[in-house]
Amino acid sequence: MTAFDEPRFVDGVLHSSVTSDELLKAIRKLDIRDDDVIVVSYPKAGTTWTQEIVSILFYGCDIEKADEKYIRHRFLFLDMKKLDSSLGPHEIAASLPSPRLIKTHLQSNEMPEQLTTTKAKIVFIARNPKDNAVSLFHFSNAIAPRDRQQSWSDFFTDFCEEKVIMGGWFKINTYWWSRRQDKNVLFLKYEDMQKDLTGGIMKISEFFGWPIPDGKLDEIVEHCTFSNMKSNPKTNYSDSPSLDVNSTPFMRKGKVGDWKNYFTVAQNEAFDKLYEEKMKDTGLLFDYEL
Ligand code: PPS
Repeated sequence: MTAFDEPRFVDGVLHSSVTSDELLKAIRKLDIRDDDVIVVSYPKAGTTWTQEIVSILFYGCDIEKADEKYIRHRFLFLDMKKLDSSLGPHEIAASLPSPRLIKTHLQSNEMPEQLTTTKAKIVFIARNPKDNAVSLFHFSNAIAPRDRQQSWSDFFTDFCEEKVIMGGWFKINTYWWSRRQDKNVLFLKYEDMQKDLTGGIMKISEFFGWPIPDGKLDEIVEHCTFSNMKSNPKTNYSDSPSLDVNSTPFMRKGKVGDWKNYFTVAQNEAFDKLYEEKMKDTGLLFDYEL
């Protein structure tokens, strides 16, 4: 069985079969510590990119130190039990020394309740929903068993209806956008990082209060480019047992605008209408091409 056999809906969110209702309840009750460092995102929004930057800064801009561990092991992934572990992520989290690095895609109704009141710093990385959908489409098929592979057209429908794994793009992005002015929340956009990676890294540095020593910034920028992260075994998920990175690379294209190769004209019009309906009151806008 893979983690993505027989997914099912729990409180409106599609979850892998290894994520039991009990586990989700236990995650809700997890104690968050003030010095936790938390990266939150919708899947495929640029999480790994953000994690790489956050962890390098966390380790005092020591790139070698940060990259001692695979990115998969550097942050605790809160959302599901590892297939090879008897412990749930909440149990592992409770046993970790502070400060902890945590990654989650959980929706606001299922993340630890204390994330609503904590002083812990939270970085939310958002990506325009069209590219986010295309990236998730490839990833979902890469991890799904053969009989659950979807066509783009079917995936697009499910994405619009918020019926894909880990739930709705609209829901999680609306929630964290509404918290963007909280002192402990940094809301970043993938497209802004593409336009100005140096600026993105500096924002993260300032947010956490982790200075970048003179001369180090350019080195970090270079290390975190798409091509360097793609060839870096510590960040490209080539160590992941559930992903065949030769057929579908985790670092796939790393572009803004790839959605144009997938969305039909009709799908694009329908999506723009849906976005307007769901997001018109939020003011959250994205770049769809650079
Ligand atoms: S996951 O599984 O949710 O953690 O995936 P996530 O890391 O959020 O998203 C993977 C996509 O991010 C792209 N990526 C990057 N783009 C630009 N620059 C850098 N450095 C970078 N690192 C990762 C990655 O290629 C996936 O996007 P697509 O569009 O599929 O290529």
